[in-house]
Amino acid sequence: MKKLFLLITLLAGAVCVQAQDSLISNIGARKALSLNGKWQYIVDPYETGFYDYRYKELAENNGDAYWNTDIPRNKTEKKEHGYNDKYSLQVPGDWNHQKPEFLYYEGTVWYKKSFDFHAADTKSRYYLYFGAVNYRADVYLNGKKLGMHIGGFTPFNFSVPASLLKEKGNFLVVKVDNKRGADEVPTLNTDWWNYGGITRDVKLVEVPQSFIQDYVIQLKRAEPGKAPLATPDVSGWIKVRNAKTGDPISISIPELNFKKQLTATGELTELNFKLPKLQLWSPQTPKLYKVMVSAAGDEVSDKIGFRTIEAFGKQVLLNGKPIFMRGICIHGEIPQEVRRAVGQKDALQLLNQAKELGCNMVRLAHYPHDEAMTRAADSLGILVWSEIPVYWTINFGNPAVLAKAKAQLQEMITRDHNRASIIIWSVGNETPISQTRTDFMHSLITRAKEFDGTRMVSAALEVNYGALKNVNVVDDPLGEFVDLVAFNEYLGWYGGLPDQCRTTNWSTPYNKPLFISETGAEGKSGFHADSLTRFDEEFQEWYFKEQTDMLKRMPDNYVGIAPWVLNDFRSPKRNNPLYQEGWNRKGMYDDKGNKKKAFYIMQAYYKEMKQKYD
Ligand code: GCB
Repeated sequence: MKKLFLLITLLAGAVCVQAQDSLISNIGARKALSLNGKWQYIVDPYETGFYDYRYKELAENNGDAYWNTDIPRNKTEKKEHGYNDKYSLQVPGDWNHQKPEFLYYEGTVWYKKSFDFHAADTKSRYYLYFGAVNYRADVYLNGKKLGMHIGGFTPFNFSVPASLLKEKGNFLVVKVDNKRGADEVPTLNTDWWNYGGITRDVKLVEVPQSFIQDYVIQLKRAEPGKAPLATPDVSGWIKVRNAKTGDPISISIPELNFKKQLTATGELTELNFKLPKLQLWSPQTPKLYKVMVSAAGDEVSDKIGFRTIEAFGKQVLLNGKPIFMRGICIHGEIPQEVRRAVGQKDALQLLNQAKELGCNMVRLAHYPHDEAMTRAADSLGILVWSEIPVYWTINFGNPAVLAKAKAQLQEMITRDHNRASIIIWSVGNETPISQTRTDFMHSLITRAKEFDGTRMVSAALEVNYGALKNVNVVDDPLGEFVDLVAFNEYLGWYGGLPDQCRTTNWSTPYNKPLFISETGAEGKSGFHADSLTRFDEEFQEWYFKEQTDMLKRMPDNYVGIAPWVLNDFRSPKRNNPLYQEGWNRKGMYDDKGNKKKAFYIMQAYYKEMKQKYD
């Protein structure tokens, strides 16, 4: 815990260097002015609003800069930019689905919102909060730059000086740039659509001068390798901005008649206490308790589930008992409307589809999804694997790339470290083996464990095919550092046919639980031929029949599977003009929400597994 304290304190400083204030968690509990809705925009592929004609960044007060007012002071003044209702986009939401001309757009768009603001309390502090902006956001308020953030799927907030806010006509501008880059996270190449824009909520948050910025209130788990604790304590910490040693802090859980008084030890205060008899959170009983934290006149309320999760020997133990994960991978996309998923309705649509398949677990690929998703998983009792977009060929040798990945990891964990549903932090997907890669990934794993000692850490690994006769081995050196050895395999889709499964076995040299984090084949909904015909539903169905038969021969450390993927999803890499047309067709459901034949194979398998394990 001491190490974690030091880390959080150091990082708070480091984050400031990137000009962004450390994250406020549980943002939904905060008093805020929503800035969602209609925003005006300017498309700026040449970044004319940012650079002068010599390609130098414009000075903050330069009237040509698009963060400055577009209204000429008099009739002689020339303005070559302007915001107008004719050009407006909905926030939150990707730009691609909102206008046909944005479908393939990758570049800069300036967003502008005007708003009035009446401070309730002149002593408050203000923050501008963004749920996510893909990929880079430069934020300006009334002509002043508040900060810059990179990373398309994690939240961030900038402190807003009260003196900058006006009662009428605040002029908020965000330069959003979703150009892909070799030294970015993710990098140039991904198998998903690069939806751009302000994709999640925006709000102006008001907090007292001293306020509860973040907290961890979770059940403690056993030391790695030790048997699970019979009656785990609650442990964690509370971070109160501007708190002084000796300030009172209290935590209460009304339903349990529980109240704990603490004394602040500076901004960070450690906590460790016993709770009266609890109903533990699990997929069968997703019990959430109302938890109130108060300090320095500030109070926040959250809904928290209490459970333990750990890898122990060859098993994964939830509340001390072995579980089998009946999973499915999900992209954060609503295929019916060809857009990024955002908000509770979308979350419920996706998670209920997973439930219908018989899942008790989802892998949220390949980036942190909207907070509505992990909140809904908490309520529905669905276990979650949450991942950062360290995908394929990241530039592992570049320390700046590692810093970007770490920042996203920190934001992902900070936003969700009180969600009972999340049991696995994943630091990446299918990264090619080399010493440089292993050092990079190891460093992320170490960081994830420092930040959160209560969950498993993993990554989707690749397989050493044909390492032994008829045995594929998961021996990626990262296996040594993860808690759960997870691998993606496409036996019968990439290379060979599904009947290969009949003679294939799997193993790993690591004495750890083994999880299949992906397997899948394409099938175009409504295309029927025979099982040997690529892209028809029968091929995909056959693939899953062979796979599920093979699963009966998995080694005894096999703890679950998450096939690829819940829904067909958009990908610019999928260009078969008959069957794909820009869609990856590996969904159990098609892009209209219809079930394919393969769906029923997995559903039957999950019924069997549920009977066996639940
Ligand atoms: C994978 C990737 C996933 C792809 C999938 C596919 O291994 O992890 O992002 O979409 O394969 O369909 O090829």
